[in-house]
Amino acid sequence: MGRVALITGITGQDGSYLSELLLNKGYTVHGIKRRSSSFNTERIDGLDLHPRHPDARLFLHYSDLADPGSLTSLLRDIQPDEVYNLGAQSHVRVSFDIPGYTADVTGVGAIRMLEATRVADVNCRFYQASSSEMFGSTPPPQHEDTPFHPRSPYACAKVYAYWSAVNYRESYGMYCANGILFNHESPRRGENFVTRKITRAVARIEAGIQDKLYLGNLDAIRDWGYAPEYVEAMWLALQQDKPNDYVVATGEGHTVREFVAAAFDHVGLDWQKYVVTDPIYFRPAEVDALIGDYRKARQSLGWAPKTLFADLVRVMVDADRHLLEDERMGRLVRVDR
Ligand code: NAP
Ligand code: G4F
Repeated sequence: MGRVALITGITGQDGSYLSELLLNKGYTVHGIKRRSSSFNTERIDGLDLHPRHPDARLFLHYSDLADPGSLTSLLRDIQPDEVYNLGAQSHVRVSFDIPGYTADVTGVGAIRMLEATRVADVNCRFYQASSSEMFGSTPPPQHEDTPFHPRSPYACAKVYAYWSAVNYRESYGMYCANGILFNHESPRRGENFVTRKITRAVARIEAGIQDKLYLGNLDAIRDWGYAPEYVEAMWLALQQDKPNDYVVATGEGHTVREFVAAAFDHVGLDWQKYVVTDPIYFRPAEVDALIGDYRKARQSLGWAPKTLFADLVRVMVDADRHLLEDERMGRLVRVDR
């Protein structure tokens, strides 16, 4: 029998890459999707067969991190070997607008999943999607023992979720691992995160259908890696003899300005002619610099990043150029499931 995984946040960037990874390893994958009035499964539409198809190994279930009853029922029914809690209101700027909701879904949602796993008496390993945002204003390089100083409702919620996973490990002996992942990006990144906002705009400006790109703080430093490589670290974190917590990063820091310049430069344009600073995108409190020290992940998991800054920018700009071309030619098809 192959192994069984349950993923919350399966419709997000990481959930889609993790599903592909696990399916390729022979897992049966179950995912939680939220009820939405519009399509929200676009990133995984290529992966699932009809649930009655004899070869189907990816199954989607309606549930929500705000709904503990459905989480417990699903865990009882599915009996997964591995649970990946990736679901979250994951946008830092938006968390200042909806702090209570972010605390509930991103923070309390994690303990709902942990408690549902415990009361359903499922013998499984649990991955919690923790974040470098937890380090907040503590200066880089940041590693597993660096003190947290969260700077947003999102980061506060992630600190709560992180400690909840540690607490369930210590209290109940559950196999709970935190991946403290630094920013990771891809052509599937949500369009209102800064990298994708930039690469989408570069493609549109090059094509002559957008004039300006409005951005906030260009001085922030982030450690940007490539999402498909980061989901491998998630899986590796659950394959160790003992549960532990790991920083996953590239170890390189770049400013938002450097990302902008590299993206425009890739298509032969001067960014300064197009980028306008708009304070609407400033945050009440900013995280100035995140640069991860991933030595523990390298030593314990044998994980290291392969795609670094210049290649990441190139991959994302080129993907958005192709996507724009497909959109303009009407080549994109949405599937109703
Ligand atoms: P993402 O693209 O924003 O995906 C978030 C996922 O959570 C989506 O599937 C979303 O569903 C789901 N979700 C939102 N609210 C939910 C709720 N109430 N109940 C159940 N599911 C809900 O995020 P990502 O970039 O893949 O990141 C995955 C996880 O890693 C998140 O927890 C994020 O906070 C964390 N993280 C990300 C990074 C990064 O750089 N990407 C770094 C560190 C940590 P819909 O599709 O319906 O919205
Ligand atoms: O792309 P961002 O919105 O990502 P942020 O805030 O670093 O959070 C992401 O990474 C975290 C890991 O460290 C995750 F936990 C979290 O879920 C999310 O995936 O912003 C990056 C930087 C910030 O300093 C922001 O102020 O870019 C700056 N920025 C400048 N202009 C902008 C913009 N960010 C956004 N989203 N939009 C702008 O127009």
